[in-house]
Amino acid sequence: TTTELETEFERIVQSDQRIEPRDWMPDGYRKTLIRQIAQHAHSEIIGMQPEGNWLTRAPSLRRKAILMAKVQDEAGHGLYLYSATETLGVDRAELTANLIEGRQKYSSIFNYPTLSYADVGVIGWLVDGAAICNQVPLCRSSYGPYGRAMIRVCKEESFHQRQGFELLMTMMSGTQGQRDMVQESVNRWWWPALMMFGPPDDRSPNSAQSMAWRIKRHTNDELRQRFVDMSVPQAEVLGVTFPDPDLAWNAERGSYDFGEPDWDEFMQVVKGNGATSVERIANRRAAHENGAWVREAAAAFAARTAGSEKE
Ligand code: FAQ
Repeated sequence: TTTELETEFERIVQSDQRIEPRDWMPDGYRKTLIRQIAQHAHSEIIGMQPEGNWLTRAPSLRRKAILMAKVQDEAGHGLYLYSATETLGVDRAELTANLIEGRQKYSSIFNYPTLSYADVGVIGWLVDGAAICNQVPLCRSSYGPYGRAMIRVCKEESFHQRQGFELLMTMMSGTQGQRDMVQESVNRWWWPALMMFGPPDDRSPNSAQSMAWRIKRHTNDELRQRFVDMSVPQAEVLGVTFPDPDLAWNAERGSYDFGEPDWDEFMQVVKGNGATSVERIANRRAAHENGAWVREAAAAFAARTAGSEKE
């Protein structure tokens, strides 16, 4: 009976075991997972664009090889996550259509332009840093395919974060012009990076249920705080500052106090009014349309091969 299935589902979740694709799950659980994992996959795919913008202008062969590997990893993460979403009974083609027709979201962070080469380093350091902070707990997510995907994704994100930090360390030990370029980039990315964790807890409609289902393991504000605490000492090592006059060590809490991100800006970006929102989707749509012949050829080849096997 449904009650028995529900009890079994609850038992699995509450004992920190995993729900697998063939297990019974409540409709809301399935819907929430499809929403979150698809959004995550779309973010990886759209997230290739801001850094991809600098591939042809990387300052050395070494930097170009590193950046190319990173952008390819992001494609891999996206495909991996689309596969995890497919285990919930949706079709990948449908997910792509949802993205290019604006029915599903992707992370706010990828709606900002990459204006200088320092942005490549700052995205690695802060954006991948925030991604890791958010994703390490997701390795323990109650849905098996998602949790397992996160383990591999996090390993690669750690490399991404380190390459960003190393790039910035190199620039910070260069000329004054290079140091200024890094600081200017940090000034633009700091607040958007904090927004990646989502709205404040009292305005996060999905958090309570997602935590009860152990899809999410921490609230948005908890992870944002963790990220601030982890980033401040790293900024000190680099020799940059964050553009927040309220940032200060709070000895009582054993954490940094910090200012409020501009949540109106966040809402605007999430609604599709970010500086590069239109461009990002237009590029994704064009790539999809330009790839139609590849899909057709692959399907025709598969059909022919299947036919010849029968003969
Ligand atoms: N942007 O109730 P909540 C990467 C939406 S890292 C846009 O708090 P939830 C790596 C949210 O969907 C980035 N929308 O929602 C990389 C919901 O709308 P809905 C991807 C946002 O799900 C690095 C509404 O606001 N990472 O790609 C954002 O419980 C460098 C209310 O929010 C992930 O997706 C936002 N920032 O918590 C790649 C991680 N925040 O759907 C390339 C997995 C919230 O009801 C280069 N996801 N919204 O219409 C999560 O952990 C969660 O989904 C949160 C949001 C924490 C993002």
